[in-house]
Amino acid sequence: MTPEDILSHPPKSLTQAQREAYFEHGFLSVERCVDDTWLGRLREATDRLVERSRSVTASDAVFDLEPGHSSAEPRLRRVSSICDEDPVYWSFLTESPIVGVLQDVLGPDVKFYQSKLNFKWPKGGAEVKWHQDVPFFPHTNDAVLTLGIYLEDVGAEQGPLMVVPRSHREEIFDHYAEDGTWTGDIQSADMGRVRIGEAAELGGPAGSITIHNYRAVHGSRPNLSDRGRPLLLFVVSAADAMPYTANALKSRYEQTVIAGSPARHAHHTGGTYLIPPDWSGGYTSIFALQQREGTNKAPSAQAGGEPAGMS
Ligand SMILES: O=C(O)CCC(=O)C(=O)O
Repeated sequence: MTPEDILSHPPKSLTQAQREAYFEHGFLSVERCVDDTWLGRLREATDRLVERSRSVTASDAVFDLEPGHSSAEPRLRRVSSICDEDPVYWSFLTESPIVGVLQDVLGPDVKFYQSKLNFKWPKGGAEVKWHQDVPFFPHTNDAVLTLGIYLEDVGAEQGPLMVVPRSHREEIFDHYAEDGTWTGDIQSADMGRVRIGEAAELGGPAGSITIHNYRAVHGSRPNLSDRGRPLLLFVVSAADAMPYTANALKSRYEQTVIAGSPARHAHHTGGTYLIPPDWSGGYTSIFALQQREGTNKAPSAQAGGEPAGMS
């Protein structure tokens, strides 16, 4: 779907001005978009995950632990594929009014790609360095976005999501270092071309949502405050946007249609995208990759070697 195709459908939940702002700037935030009933259910599901993490002693495919995590004092960086871990997240994505919001920015036919929960624990929750999502999971067209939901109030000191306006229409940066290692962030030599000074801070009260296009440059500061910053993240796309590399966060719901109908045709837009590492062998998390915990090589450097993310 092109932005023009999507905007030709009447709005369901957002105003036409909000939809146009999303396409113009590459992101949108809406305060208090999720009602208290859904927010309560999502918080309870999240508390269940934190409880489960007490018995986890090393990061695995689901729980990405911060240094210092313990049974007595859990400290999580991320839980991956949350829709597979608790049914409440999937119900929220497919049965709550959020479906209309997604249709307003993706068109009537919407499908699922990934889900995760980035915690940013108080007093030290790690930064997310500047990056784009498209290098991690290129698709045949750009109707791919991440929906974020803040489970708690988030102010500037908690490390809110930040997005560079209009960057979704500009360059796609290399997320590999010169030696072919996947770093998951924009290389320092290229940062001079990123308009960080213009980045919008998308904080807000609990229940606020953020939406950013997968080409938009985004990141967030560490959380040095004494309040957590749990942010649910769902990657979704128009039904006619097809991924062509392995999904780093495997899910039984991958490519499941959550609104409308499956596509009969794949829509392709032009362009040349670098191929990410082959995630089919495993993945850790963006935090682990950006903190250079382990190595991931470009496909050519990987041939015959270890699978990405496992070294
Ligand atoms: O948690 C954040 O602040 C950013 C999340 C993000 O960009 C990601 O996980 O790819």
